Amino acid sequence: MCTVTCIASINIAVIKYWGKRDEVLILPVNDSISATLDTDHLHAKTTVMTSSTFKEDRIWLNGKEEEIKNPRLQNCLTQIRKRARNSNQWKVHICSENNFPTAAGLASSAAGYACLVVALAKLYQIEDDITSIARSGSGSACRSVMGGFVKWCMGSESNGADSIAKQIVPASHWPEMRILILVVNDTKKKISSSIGMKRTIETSDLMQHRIKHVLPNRIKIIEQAIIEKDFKTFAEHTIKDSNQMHAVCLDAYPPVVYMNDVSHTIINFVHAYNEAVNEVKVAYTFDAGPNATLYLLEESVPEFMGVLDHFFPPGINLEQYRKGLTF
Ligand code: 2P0
Repeated sequence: MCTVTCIASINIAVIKYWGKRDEVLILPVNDSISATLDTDHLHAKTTVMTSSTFKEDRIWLNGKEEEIKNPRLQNCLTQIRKRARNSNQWKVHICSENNFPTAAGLASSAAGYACLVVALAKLYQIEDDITSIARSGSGSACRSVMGGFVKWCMGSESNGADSIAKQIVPASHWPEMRILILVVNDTKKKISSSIGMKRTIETSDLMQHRIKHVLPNRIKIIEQAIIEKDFKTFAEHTIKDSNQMHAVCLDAYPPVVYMNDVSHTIINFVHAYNEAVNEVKVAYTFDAGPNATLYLLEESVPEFMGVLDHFFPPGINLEQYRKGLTF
């Protein structure tokens, strides 16, 4: 019997991965950049075990047995076994738990697949790059294999060998950076990211503009802003990229809508706050759901939290705030 347990955290993209050029290999149409949260908070914890007595591969998610034949899971297992240094052919049992809601647009699959692949790689003693294996489970999972700010390079090879994630800087490079997640709604999202991406790439005219004319430059600018710890530039491009991802979603036919009135109220609130303090102190970003993630520096947290608590008192469901707020 051999057992390995790992923890991996969710990552929050500042340059969004939105659209695949190959749905089977999970190859994106653009580079993306994210920060991986530290492991104290929203994470997946996975234990993998092998034993000569196990008769088949099995998986339990949050205590419930799930289908091991899930193709994405099989992709990961097959690639891990191909690359294994040891000749362990025993069956594997996998137990994974999230300490946050699954599929609520909080990147649960990213943390889950990253954790699974890191744990399996340890079990099978794989030492080379494993981000491409995590990618084949869920695209954004490749970014959760590492901490700090991470770039997923889309790559150009048709087999996806160069579609891998690389760390831009470790978390220690910008220790003042803080992330606040405003949970607007933690129920399962209506349109999965995969379906939303597919519809956008197939039907949105604006998407081509984003890929060809916006992102190449934006990626360079935000990478430099991260290296130079230039919060203003970082925040402006984070906000613009979130808004552009949701704009191309709205340009899909039928439109793909993830944000709700509360999300828009939060957007207005953040812009009003930045204008009131005459500085870009807070950036927002939204994934495939209505929940907001805010990036801000530690020095801004007490004041911003005070104002936030005033307009969105703790303990009250944000969904109740459907009416516009004035600042
Ligand atoms: C991101 N999202 O960059 C973007 C922004 C959601 C919005 O990556 O189909 O669950 O498994 O590759 O990784 C969510 O997409 O999609 C995602 P698949 P995934 O974080």
